[in-house]
Amino acid sequence: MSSLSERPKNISIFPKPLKAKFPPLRKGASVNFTPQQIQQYREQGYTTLPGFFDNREVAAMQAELARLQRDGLLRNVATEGDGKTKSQTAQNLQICPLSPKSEFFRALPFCPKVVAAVRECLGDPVQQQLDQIFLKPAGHGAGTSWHQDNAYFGIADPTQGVGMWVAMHDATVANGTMQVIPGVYREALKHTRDDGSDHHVRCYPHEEKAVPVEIRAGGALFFNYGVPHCTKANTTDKPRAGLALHFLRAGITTRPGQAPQGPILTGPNASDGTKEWGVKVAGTWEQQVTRLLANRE
Ligand SMILES: O=C(O)CCC(=O)C(=O)O
Repeated sequence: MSSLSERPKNISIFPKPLKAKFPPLRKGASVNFTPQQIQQYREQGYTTLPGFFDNREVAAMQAELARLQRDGLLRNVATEGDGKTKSQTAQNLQICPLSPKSEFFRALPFCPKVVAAVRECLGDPVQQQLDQIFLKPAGHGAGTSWHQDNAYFGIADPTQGVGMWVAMHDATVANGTMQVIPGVYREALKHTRDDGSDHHVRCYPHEEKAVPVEIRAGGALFFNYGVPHCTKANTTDKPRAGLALHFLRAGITTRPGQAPQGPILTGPNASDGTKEWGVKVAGTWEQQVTRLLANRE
């Protein structure tokens, strides 16, 4: 199947085999990329799907995030400007990888609308590479500096990988939403260690070209591995979190140490999660959402 980045302009977004293989989406669960979104993805390297996850799903995500926080599983990666000393003021709370710590989030990549969207971006077969959450607490939430994901993953063609960043709260400029630089994803920018983080790298793109992506909770941003992006500080009085899942064409070579950690989701070697988790995970998303909402405090 061709990908968004390759597909000629006037072709149907969902070819027949995709419709045949996956059940129809639940009401409220949008996955259709419009022709404009396809064009934006192809030309600028990113697009958004507002309302990709509905209110119940967002509430369940927030409940699971609260549980992860209560269990002390998020780590402050912001430093005092030396890349080492944990910051006493700024907080960029990260959990990565996420799936091993969360039965709930491990079901999400198998969700049919996620598989369908990622297939649209990459073509078959697709594999989950990594998952994580960044939480920026109220008032002193720190951003994640400019970078291209391919600076970590090191695949030959950055359009063969896609990040799906989901706003777990309404994401605005004031609370440091994601910003992207459109249209420059083919250029591999020079990256150096980020002094504001204990392990990240960063680059210095033409920031005047940055586009902030303001999106309501549940909306998703899709961007290929070459798109320079960052988040900024959260200066508001409410926390803001983003869920980031990364996917790539199964079978392609990554930098050593960056091999995909997640399941192959489509194609002949697709997993239903049994191989990774010892039980079938595919098809359990709705059950997980219901469980989280029932257990909410
Ligand atoms: O949410 C953030 O602070 C950064 C997320 C990010 O850089 C990514 O998803 O690649």
